[in-house]
Amino acid sequence: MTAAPEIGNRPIMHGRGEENLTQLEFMAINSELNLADGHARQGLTPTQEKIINELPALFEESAERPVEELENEAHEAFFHSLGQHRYLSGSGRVLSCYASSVAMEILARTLATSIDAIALVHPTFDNIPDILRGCGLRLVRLDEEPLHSGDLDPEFLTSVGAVFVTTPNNPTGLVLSQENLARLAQQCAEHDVVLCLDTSFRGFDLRAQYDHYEVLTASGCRWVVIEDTGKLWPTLDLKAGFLVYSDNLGLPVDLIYSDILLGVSPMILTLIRSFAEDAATGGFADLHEFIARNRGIVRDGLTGVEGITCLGDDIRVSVERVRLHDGSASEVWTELRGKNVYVLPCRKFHWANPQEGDDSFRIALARPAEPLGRAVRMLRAALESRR
Ligand code: EGV
Repeated sequence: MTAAPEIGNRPIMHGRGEENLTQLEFMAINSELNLADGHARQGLTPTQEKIINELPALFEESAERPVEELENEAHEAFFHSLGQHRYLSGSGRVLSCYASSVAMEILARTLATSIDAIALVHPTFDNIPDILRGCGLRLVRLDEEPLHSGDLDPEFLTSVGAVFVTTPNNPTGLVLSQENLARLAQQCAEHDVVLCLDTSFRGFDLRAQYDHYEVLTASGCRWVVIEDTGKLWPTLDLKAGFLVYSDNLGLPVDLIYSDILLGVSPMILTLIRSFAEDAATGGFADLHEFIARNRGIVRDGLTGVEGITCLGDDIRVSVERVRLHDGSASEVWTELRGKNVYVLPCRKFHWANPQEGDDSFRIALARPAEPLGRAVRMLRAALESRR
């Protein structure tokens, strides 16, 4: 009998014929030149380091104070840092989860109790379609172009029970403007479609830091938003996802949440409160500058290489996409992997038609500048040697 193939010490299920993005990210986890996953792996800033130096005090506070108070403070501080002032803290409609993927699983199960089909933005990170499909939902492709250019086709909307949009999107960085969100929410209200957003990357982009809940509530639509602290701060994956929902949702989301979780650790909530307070008082400004500088390292490092394009104008999220005009992104990925440099091929982001992602890969920018620069020089050498 042959053993199951493995990545490190994790077996991989080849049932679907190809690894998912997270399995590809896991292959990179021990490499110093890991530009694969979108988690925050840069160094702590001086003010973040101060928080970490106070961990014993945070632990003690977390052990002593009522969970409800700590949770409300964490929600309030985090939403405030995002420009989300109608934060709903204390409303009971903010559910804390160990990760946004856990929130996603709870949302998918919740939707599956009453709807069959969901429109999903294309492309987007593949664990979103995989979780939705895993809960039995039928996916309908929603391209970014119609999404950002005006009203959706009413016939399209009547064919689904929910719409799911990642904004800013991963990997494209496109942001749903306040005007377009208002329009989409209005249409969802008219057709009684549940509007679901994943805003995990909005901490990176001021253009996504308007009051989403205000806009959604004003439309009267039924809505759910997944928020996430996981991409923003280098807290070694101590993080939370928040599942926020409208008072008219009318679905058993609380019950399904309770099937999976009692709650998250108050220690993590207290840590999030502290990092969010730091973010609101200059931390996010530092983060935006840091990511912009790292984007510069990638773009400058690849300037003049023929046959490639860095994708996206004025993109602010912590990932960059590079398109290879000859479509050889997967080959370059394999070649780099041989040198222990890891990027992420984009095929699987294009969940409805992976071929459309064949020509590009994604580079994670939430990394210390030095190894990032070194990896980009190796990437440049690999690209130039192919010509
Ligand atoms: C990104 C990893 C999960 C995900 C990374 C991600 N996969 N949770 N199954 O957190 O962009 O690299 O979203």
